[in-house]
Amino acid sequence: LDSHTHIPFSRSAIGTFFQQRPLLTNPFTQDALLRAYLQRHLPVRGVQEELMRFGERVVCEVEALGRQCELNPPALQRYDPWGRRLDRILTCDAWAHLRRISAHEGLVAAAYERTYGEWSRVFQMSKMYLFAPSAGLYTCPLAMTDGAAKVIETLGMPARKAFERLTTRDDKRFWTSGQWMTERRGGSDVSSGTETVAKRQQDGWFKLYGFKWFTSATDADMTLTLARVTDEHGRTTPGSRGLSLFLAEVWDSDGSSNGIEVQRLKDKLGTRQVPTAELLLDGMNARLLSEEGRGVASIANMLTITRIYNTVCAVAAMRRIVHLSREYACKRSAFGKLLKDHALHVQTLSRMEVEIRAAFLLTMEVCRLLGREENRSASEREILLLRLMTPVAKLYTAKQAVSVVSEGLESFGGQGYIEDTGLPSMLRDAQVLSIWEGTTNVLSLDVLRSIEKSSGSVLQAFFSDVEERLQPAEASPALRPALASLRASLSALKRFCETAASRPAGAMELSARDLAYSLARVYMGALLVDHASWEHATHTDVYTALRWCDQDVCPVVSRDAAGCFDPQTTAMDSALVYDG
Ligand code: UCC
Ligand code: FAD
Repeated sequence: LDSHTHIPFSRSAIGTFFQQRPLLTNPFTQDALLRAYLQRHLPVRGVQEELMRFGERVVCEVEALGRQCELNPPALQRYDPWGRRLDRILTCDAWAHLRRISAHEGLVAAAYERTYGEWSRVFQMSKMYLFAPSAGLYTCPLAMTDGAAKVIETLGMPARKAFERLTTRDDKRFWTSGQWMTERRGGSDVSSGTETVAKRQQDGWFKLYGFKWFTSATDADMTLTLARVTDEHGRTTPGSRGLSLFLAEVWDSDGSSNGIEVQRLKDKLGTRQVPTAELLLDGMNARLLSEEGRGVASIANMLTITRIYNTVCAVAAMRRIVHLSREYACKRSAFGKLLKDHALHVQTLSRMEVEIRAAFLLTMEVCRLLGREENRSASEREILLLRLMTPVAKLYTAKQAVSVVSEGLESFGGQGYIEDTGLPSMLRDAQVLSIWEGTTNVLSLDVLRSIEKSSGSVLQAFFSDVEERLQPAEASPALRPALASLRASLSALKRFCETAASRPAGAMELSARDLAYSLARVYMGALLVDHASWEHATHTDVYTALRWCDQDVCPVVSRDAAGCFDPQTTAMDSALVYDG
């Protein structure tokens, strides 16, 4: 017997070495940049203490709930035992618990209470950022809830009772909202894709008939949706001008649905915690919220909010994987030393960290602009910047998240691929960030839309803002290379934009993605330099700015020089794609 204890793997023994798992600790105390950002911009008593407390709650309570949601995905109960149609979406207890926590913590309410004035959005989104990576995608219903509240507020409170429920801290009264836009024919091209019709009733309400192809967090209490109002002959107006915005409660007080058949729940790569359903609307009672024909323009306010949530959640996912990766690197040994002592491994983590810091500052800047707009303290330039940078931030951080989370999984070696570590779900959930709320290309075209609609004013706002941000760095010799790189890129970008009008038809469309990436990278560079010029900045802040500016921050200019936006390339691109 004695001899067996010295021989690993013999009989029932399974060896003596067990790798320590990466430990999640308070994400607020772990996040040097978040704390520094708040110290610089929101040095108000109680803010850091509140986030510290909430960070602890995330570790001790929210994390386990989020995991339970992943392991107990929602189900559809279509019939009762006696054959009656039920269409009930069953979610787990943890999902309900996250709803209560969200209400009590004011994760939506904080934005509308405006306790911190123009900084209220930064405060709210800082909380969301701590919550998101643990919260089993409960951020998805919260995003749409916040977006619905924003739409109602912007339209002058046509649905005050709903607004109060969306923004309350009382979990018994708290409502979540859906956002039903996508139909079978189109999720990007909503204007041509929407077949749903709205028939006016005598009492002024409408009955909606149609098929919504993707509806997330369908257990919501209410929804905003688009439909075409029919005239007395049943005719509708095609295109964008025929679309109106409606508000509907999803469930009646007895739990039965409001003229809705749940066809099925989607079988998805990720976001498995969230029910996403296909819905047949067969006479759903709804009220008109917007002016007739102003549906897309009205729901655009919801898109702004949900796109900003997407951005916050993308950065939060990146932050979480690096938080765990760097912790693991202090425990895992290979080739005779800890991973943290392998220079190449640490370089890999540090490149991820640079991406996160740039993304974080961009995200917080967009939240700051939103807060100022809502507090009515934004300048004209800030309003233009909010319009331009919302799609830019969403599209860029979503792509970063997929790449950084993927790299993060690799930093755990084989364990990063093992399902019950909880790590693979992070990659699955990151992958959706560049698809929903507008794909990368559709948002790149939205950037062009914002430029065209403002006759270029959004770009003027961008250029003058970047120039102002770079000025304080003149005094810092250490930042000189970053400054030189950004100034050169900025001039080249300006020249590129000035030539837009004289380019052949189709050229700007071909440049849209690279232009959006350039706007993102230049702005991120300016924000990093700005942060590194702060009097309490550290060497690490300077190093981050320098590393960021090492890359090609303005790919639209290099690609233009290579002739990539010549409309003649389309034929070659097509030949290449369909070769064979
Ligand atoms: O995907 C979804 C997921 C739900 C889950 C929630 C997750 C939240 C994140 C949580 C993170 C964990 S919901 C579905 C999302 N769907 C989309 O994002 C649609 C993507 N497609 C587009 O964005 C297209 O560009 C469309 C639908 C907006 C194009 O529509 P139109 O009608 O062809 O566009 P128009 O004609 O150019 O614009 C119509 C009006 C114009 O206003 P007016 O008439 O005043 O000139 C535009 O300026 O809408 C205005 N508009 C905007 N305004 C269009 N886009 C915007 C905008 N982004 N901001 C302001
Ligand atoms: P398509 O428009 O068919 O896009 C296919 C490809 O074509 C993409 O690469 C796109 O970038 C590209 N493309 C399209 N148009 C252009 C163009 N003009 N120029 C260049 N490239 C272009 N929708 C809701 O309304 N509510 C929800 O709650 C909801 N939840 C979702 C949940 C999940 C998990 C997912 C995956 C989707 C959800 N959606 C929801 C739908 C989502 O918003 C759409 O799938 C998305 O907007 C893309 O639309 P589409 O599927 O029609 O793709």
